[in-house]
Amino acid sequence: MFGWFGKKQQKSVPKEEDRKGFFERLKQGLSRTREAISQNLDRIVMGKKEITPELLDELEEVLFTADLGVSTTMELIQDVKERVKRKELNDSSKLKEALKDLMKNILTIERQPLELDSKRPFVIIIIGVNGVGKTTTIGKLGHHLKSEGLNPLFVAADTFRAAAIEQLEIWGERVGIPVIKQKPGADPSAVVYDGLEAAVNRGFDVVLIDTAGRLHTKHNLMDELMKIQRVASKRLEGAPHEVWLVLDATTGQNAISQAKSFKEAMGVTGIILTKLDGTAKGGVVLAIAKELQIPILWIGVGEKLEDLRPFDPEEFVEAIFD
Ligand SMILES: Nc1nc2c(ncn2[C@@H]2O[C@H](COP(=O)(O)OP(=O)(O)OP(=O)(O)O)[C@@H](O)[C@H]2O)c(=O)[nH]1
Ligand SMILES: [Mg+2]
Repeated sequence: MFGWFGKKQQKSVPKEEDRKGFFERLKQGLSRTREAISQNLDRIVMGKKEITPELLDELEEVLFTADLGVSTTMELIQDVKERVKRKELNDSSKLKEALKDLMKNILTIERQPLELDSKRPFVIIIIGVNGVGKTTTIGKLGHHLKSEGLNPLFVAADTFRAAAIEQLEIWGERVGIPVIKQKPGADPSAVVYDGLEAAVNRGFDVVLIDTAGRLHTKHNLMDELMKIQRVASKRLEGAPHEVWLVLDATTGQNAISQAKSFKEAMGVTGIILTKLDGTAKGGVVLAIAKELQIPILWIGVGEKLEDLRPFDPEEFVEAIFD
């Protein structure tokens, strides 16, 4: 369950059968990552009882190939070695459980509940490079928010790419959420100002701001995002309350360098990792958590409305090893 509110006000709790259905979909979405990690692990331990240095070398390769990145792979291997040395881990059949345990630790990053109740309208700006899935994710988030009984508003601050505004409007119609927009080419921060004005005056709970895909290496574009941030806080103190960075899992380690640049410029508060369904590089989730120490909030495992899921470390690790 995603923590939109403080603990006491948490609204819906999913039914057991919904939870099971979600888990099956997550597993299906992550099937290529599961093949890359879990099935390869089974293959290398088959017929070997002892955890030998050779086996650990093979394990290192499996993890590295699944895009865990050098430092995360090294940390995991080091932890496994220490457990072997302390004789806590001596049988290769227990390797999987040990890895699951270590991975859950890496993925668990503490974060504060969002407390939507006390900050209204709650403003979230969605950023990321071209084509990672920002607009699609906003559509799905809007759908999720409505199903939680909230009243969201979309703001079309991507005035740069042709047809970007229409794309958000189509999502708005589909999920029944109004869109604040101006003409293509308008100043994005002016659109955001209008959006916040409308949200305050018309009593919306949550504002989701769509921004242009931009190359993180282009400083003028990064400047534009920072200007949006400044203008938002002028209209509404404390806004934006959250800055969520969308990363495309299929880009593997590239996602990490993108995240580092955005983190420096914008102070990213959460990560949304999309397209985990199409890739064997799902291990990048671990690299992101370890190297950036920014919580992963949502994962996209398909193109349907329900395919954006709150990220749960326990569930994620079980899904790639199940
Ligand atoms: N398979 C899959 N496709 C996704 C997912 N999320 C987004 N997509 C697809 O990715 C493509 C790009 O999505 P957009 O939402 O337009 O990306 P964007 O970041 O807004 O792109 P720009 O506005 O051009 O920067 C679309 O075809 C989406 O359907 C996901 O979780 N899984
Ligand atoms: Mg877009």
